[in-house]
Amino acid sequence: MNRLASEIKSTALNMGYEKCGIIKISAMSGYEEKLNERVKRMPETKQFYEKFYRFAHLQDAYPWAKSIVICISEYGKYHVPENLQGLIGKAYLFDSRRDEQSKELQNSLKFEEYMQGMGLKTEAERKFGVTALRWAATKAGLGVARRNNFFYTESGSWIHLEAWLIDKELELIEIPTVKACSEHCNRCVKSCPTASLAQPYTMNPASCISFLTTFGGRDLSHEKCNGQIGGWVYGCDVCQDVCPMNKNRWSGTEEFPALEELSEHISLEKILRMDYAFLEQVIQAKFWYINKEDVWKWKVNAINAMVNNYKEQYKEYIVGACNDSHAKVREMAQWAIKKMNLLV
Ligand code: B12
Ligand code: SF4
Ligand code: SF4
Repeated sequence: MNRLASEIKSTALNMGYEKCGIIKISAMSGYEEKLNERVKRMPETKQFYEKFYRFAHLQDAYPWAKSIVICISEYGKYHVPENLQGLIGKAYLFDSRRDEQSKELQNSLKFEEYMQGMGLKTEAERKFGVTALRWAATKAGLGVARRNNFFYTESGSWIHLEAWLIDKELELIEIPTVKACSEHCNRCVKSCPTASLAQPYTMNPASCISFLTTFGGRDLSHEKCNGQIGGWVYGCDVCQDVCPMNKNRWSGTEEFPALEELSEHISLEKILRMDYAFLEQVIQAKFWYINKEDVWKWKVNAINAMVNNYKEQYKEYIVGACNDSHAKVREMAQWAIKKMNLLV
């Protein structure tokens, strides 16, 4: 094993990463095939996945890049506030990508500084990844990609992946020790509420709840699977929660910075009465997939979740939302009143 490669790995592990591997840039070419397969199985995803081909052709944008360092950190160690369970996807509760208070972002910056200190040129894209992270982690042998598409290590799928391009040809590949999915298991596919995960290793982003509650779903009252979104307001964890390979993989023993305090401000009712300044300044800073101009979407998502799991106590909130300052929220509240027959 190259000495620099093993030093990079041991530094990453000492900084708190669960895993670290290094692959040559050429190992990303197989990702193109996976994209082609996805589009072939689901032609409607062609436009969505067009921009991802650049992940397989990194040298077009980074001619100097030779290898990829891929690191994994576990977030299943964090405690999930009970009232946010089933409302907000867990990856977003413990999202360290832009959160300066998080240990993980601090470690990531320190690790990058260390690599640069070793004379390496580096490039990272902390928000959405500089390359296809699951493919890179698969090629580095850090774990396995399962039928729900998620990448698993010994910590289950409750992990965050990160990568850096570097300008030196290095390689450090492990042999994964986690078991494959059992032959007849199909639980993730069967459980997907919107059938976005239509077959193993296949999903349609446009009908995934995670997309519909964040980047997409801007006309939720007309969205054909709005009923299947259930109680989710931001993200979705169903195909991971049901997986037997995630059983007992959430320890939840540590507190994530500032989450407990924030969680006290969040419930379906509180979202509907939430001040727009609070949504823009506090909620948007943490859950940044919905941008500032679109924070009305939180209220629309909350109304949809109320309709899907209706309780009498929601009526006054839905009726109150008919006077919201945003037309999209008023429209959604009217839709809910009609749908639930909440005549006033
Ligand atoms: C685009 C994207 C999305 C989109 C579309 C999702 C998608 N699956 O394409 C949306 C916005 C919907 C989304 C949502 C979420 N995302 Co996202 N997303 C990404 C992103 C940026 C690219 C994914 C991509 O390349 N898709 C294209 C497909 C073709 O590639 P793939 O997903 O990697 O699929 C692989 C496997 O299917 C495997 N494969 C395919 N066929 C076969 C066959 C066999 C036999 C084998 C062995 C393997 C195999 O190879 C593929 C290529 O690597 C990555 C970050 C990154 N840069 O990689 C995060 C990422 C995948 N997302 C992540 C997370 C956590 C989520 C959410 C759970 C958040 C939430 N709680 O709501 C949801 C889950 C939705 C879902 N079911 O996927 C994590 C997943 C971590 C993990 N353990 O795998 C990632 C890796 C981000 C990160 N930094 O950690 N996401
Ligand atoms: S995240 Fe939810 S909606 Fe998306 S594929 Fe998984 S179960 Fe289906
Ligand atoms: S639910 Fe079953 S098939 Fe799906 S990823 Fe988990 S073990 Fe594999």
